[in-house]
Amino acid sequence: MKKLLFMLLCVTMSLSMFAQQPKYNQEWVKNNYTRSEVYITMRDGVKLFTVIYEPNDKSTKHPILMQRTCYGVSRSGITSTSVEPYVDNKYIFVFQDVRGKNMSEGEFDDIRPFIENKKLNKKAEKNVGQTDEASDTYDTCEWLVKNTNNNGCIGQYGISYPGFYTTMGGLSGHPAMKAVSPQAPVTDWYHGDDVHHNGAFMMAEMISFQPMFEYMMNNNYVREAAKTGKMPQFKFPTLFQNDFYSDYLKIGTYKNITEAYGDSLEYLRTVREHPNWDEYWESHTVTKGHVHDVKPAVMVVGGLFDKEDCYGAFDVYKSIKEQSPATELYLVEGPWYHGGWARGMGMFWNNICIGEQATSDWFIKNIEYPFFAYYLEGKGQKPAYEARIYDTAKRQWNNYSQGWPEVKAAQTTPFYLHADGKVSTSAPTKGGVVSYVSDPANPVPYHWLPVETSTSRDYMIDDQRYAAQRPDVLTFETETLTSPMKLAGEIEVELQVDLSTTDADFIVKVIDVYPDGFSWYKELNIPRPAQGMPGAPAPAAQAQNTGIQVPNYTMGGYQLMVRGEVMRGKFRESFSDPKPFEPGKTTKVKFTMPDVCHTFLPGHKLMIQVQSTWFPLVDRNPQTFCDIYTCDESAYTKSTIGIHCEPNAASLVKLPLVK
Ligand code: PG9
Repeated sequence: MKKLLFMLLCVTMSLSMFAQQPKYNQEWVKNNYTRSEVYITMRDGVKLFTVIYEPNDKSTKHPILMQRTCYGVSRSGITSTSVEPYVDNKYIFVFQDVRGKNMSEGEFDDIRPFIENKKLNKKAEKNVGQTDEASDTYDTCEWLVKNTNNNGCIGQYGISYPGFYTTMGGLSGHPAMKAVSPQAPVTDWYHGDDVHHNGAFMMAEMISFQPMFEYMMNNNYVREAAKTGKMPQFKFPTLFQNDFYSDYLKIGTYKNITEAYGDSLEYLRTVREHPNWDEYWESHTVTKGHVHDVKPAVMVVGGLFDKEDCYGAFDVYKSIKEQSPATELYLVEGPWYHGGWARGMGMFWNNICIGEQATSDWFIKNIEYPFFAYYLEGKGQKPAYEARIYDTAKRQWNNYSQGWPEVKAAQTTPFYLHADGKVSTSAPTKGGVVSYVSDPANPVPYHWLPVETSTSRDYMIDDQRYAAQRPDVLTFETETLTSPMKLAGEIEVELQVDLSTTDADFIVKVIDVYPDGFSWYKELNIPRPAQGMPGAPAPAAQAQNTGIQVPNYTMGGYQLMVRGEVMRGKFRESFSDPKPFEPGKTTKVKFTMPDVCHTFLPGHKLMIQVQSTWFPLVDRNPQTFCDIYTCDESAYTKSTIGIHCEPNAASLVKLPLVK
């Protein structure tokens, strides 16, 4: 059987390798499509720059597939393999710069709030202040329906920030908008997406992103450059000389970073002015009560190992399910990094095999295109299941007709941390506290050193053995499993801690420990290349003309991070009302981590790691209760932290165990 599977695998791989070559090139597009650039006027008079590709075949009416983005559309094209099925079926493609970005007019607002009950006045000037991304989408749809050779059906999709604009497209209310697919949608920048996770600032991500985003995408500069041929020159400070861990450690505080940029980065000012959850964040988070009456069908897509908006995909799905029960709603979660489902992921990602039914090719052809084909062309069937969630260990799809999660939060199973380094479902019967010293001058790296990129997407699946060796990282693990243990839902953490200081962060990781001697050659029954010392890790090589590039890494004992999350301790009672810790007092810290779908297989172990720094992914907590965005280096201090594993003060992780 394994041999047959392997042969099937090779055939699939060689086909998909072949399918990676683009079917349509620029020449073909030029001969079969007409590209136009138009400015579409919104209800308040602001004009949005829009690129349209229309099939030259006018014998039939065509569906429209639209993307709205803050990243620039002037160079958009339709030769990527990810749009092949749509070109095959003569879709009209629309790419639009959102208000305030790149070639469009108007003022930009980051994740612009949704305005309930907008009034439409006949006079444009009366609509000023009455527009949002939903109304801009409505006005764009209205123009497209009247000015293109369309079949009256519009779909919208997009990844990340474009995913946010797609969620807003679902709220446009335009009758032609039949289906939207928000993919890794930016959604909640305070609790779980991009900017903060549970109130902790995701420093490396934001500092690497913001300067580019605020200058290079600024519509005043881009529109000016379109006339003059060059962008205004900006002198960005040279903050990074070596690796990002040592560079950020050298820079030190948030204040130093903002000052290095002359406090010119608007979003860093916004983050500083709103350190706690407040009306600003509430109004800029569309899932807080605004995703009701969603008329189009919605297929939310997310990556279970997405470092940026893993939270947002689950949040949009769960919020629409609750607030808009009549919506035809679907969720697809695969073993992907941010956008990986549309960006050429193959069977392996770094050291991990994600399987042949999770490649980008497979997703576009078997999931995404059939969704739009049904709703925009009336072709095929509705998606057969409300939720399709990939088991990231068994490498197979779970299909849920009743939706996700399989295990509701209320049915999760407590796994207790024990002072002897064990974790089990039995509560501790005797006392025990395990301590570590968290030193902001020597923070736990989020990736082994040197940290070559500000935020490597691979950290989400990287081997955690580098961290396990540190004295300021606690590890707890089960016995070796003798039967499969499937987790399918959200994870909740409850720590009982004591600190010697007045604040700290807590990072918890749920880890799948691979068996000793594990090898992908054995696992996938791939003939091992002859060369290499017997017993040594096989050299990275094309395993005998299968097209499968097996990673060259010692997988025996690999500690795969299935999920990791940070919680800023001062927000343990409330994100809007931070509280200091009382030194020495045992205190509960509770928080949630985005959903997982992972079966811990026999021979594996489940490990929990606990630490208080994750650098430079997360800014360092000074570990004294203060305003982190304005404090200086003197606020940073070591903290001795105790994790209580006692009958009356138990620390545990509530796991969505499928019984
Ligand atoms: N999620 C990405 C991002 C947005 C804003 C800040 C940082 C990252 C993205 O849109 O690609």
